[in-house]
Amino acid sequence: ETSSTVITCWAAIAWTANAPLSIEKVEVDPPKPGEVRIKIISSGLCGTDKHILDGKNKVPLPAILGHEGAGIVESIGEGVTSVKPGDKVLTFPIPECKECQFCLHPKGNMCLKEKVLSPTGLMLDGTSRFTCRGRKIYNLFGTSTFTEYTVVHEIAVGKIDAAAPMDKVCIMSCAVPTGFGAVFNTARVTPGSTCVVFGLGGVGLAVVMGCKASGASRIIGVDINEKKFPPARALGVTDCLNPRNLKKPVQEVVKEMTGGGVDFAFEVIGNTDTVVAALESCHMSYGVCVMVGESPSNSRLSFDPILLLPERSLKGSIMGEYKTRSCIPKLVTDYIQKKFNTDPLITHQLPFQKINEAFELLHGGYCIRCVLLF
Ligand code: CND
Ligand code: ZN
Ligand code: ZN
Repeated sequence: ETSSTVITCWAAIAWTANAPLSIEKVEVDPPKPGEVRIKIISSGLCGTDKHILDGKNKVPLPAILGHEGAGIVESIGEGVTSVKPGDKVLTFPIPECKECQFCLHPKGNMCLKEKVLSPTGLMLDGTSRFTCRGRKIYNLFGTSTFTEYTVVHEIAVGKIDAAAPMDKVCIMSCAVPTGFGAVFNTARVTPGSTCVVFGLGGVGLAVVMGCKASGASRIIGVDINEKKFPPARALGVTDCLNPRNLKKPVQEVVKEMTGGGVDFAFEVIGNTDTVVAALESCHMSYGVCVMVGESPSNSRLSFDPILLLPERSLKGSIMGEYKTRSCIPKLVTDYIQKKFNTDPLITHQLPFQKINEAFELLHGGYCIRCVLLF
């Protein structure tokens, strides 16, 4: 079943930041040993892709972006055993090799073979599988889903239920586990607790759904775009705040509303000042602030260390702390069995060719997740 043919197909190339993506013909090499070539069926657009296009977060360019994809295995490289052609799969920005010292540890989800913290844009052997106009094109975090075909390491591919609706489940490869896991695994939100969520995009609203499912008594939503408030309320936000319409810093208002600060705060925007505001919104002793947003490359956090002294804590959470291949396919099964419904996060669907329009929608306001269909 291994394949040696090059596939020519359409892909969206980010030649530089701060420019529209360009839809071009690319050649996709066959998978090498331990690799899987996937026909992408749907892909979400995540805030991280937007940050990269806006030049806030640096990755090697030119690249094929996209890290929230669902597809069908087209062919496999030598030695691949966990998936076969025809299988439905998700691509994960964090692999799980199940062999390294990090994967074998019961806690955490970082794998020694990860490419997300210092992205090289290349496969583990240091080469690329994409060529456009004779030029090698980088991948994104080893995934690259804004293309009809991609090549991903087997350790970053999760086989999902054959019944999975492929136009919906792509958000299970980033937004949903990132948001749910920040709540269930990192913060461990408790029944009756108070929460604040900074940023009500696709990931932030997945956090909101997790807080509600955990029995939070109050969920305060913070966003500068008030078009996000009605969908946020529908998913469980009890109070909406627009920091631009307040007379005081938003953290002061949150503290007043909750008698000294919330139990759990989540930063799901990706700015250093909102990370500090979220931290300051927490109760001074038992408050837990979880940073989910990706702040700009080379930025620095700055706050008075006395904030942490009375036991308030600040934690990060990536991919919801889920060991990706072991845990996320189970989330998909739970979704298929209707244990939760994340469909409201998908407000728009567009054909892949309209990807630039999809990014405009994400900037505009009413859109939560726009899913590209191939
Ligand atoms: P999306 O762009 O959909 O949402 C961001 C929201 O933040 C929007 O509703 C904005 O209006 C709002 N916002 C922007 N600036 C401010 C501000 N100053 N104050 C209040 N609200 C503001 O993005 P997303 O939901 O897809 O992603 C959110 C963040 O999560 C982003 O930083 C992304 O890079 C990060 C992320 C992290 C992980 C992880 O594993 N930790 C995975 N994927 C994405
Ligand atoms: Zn993401
Ligand atoms: Zn590993």
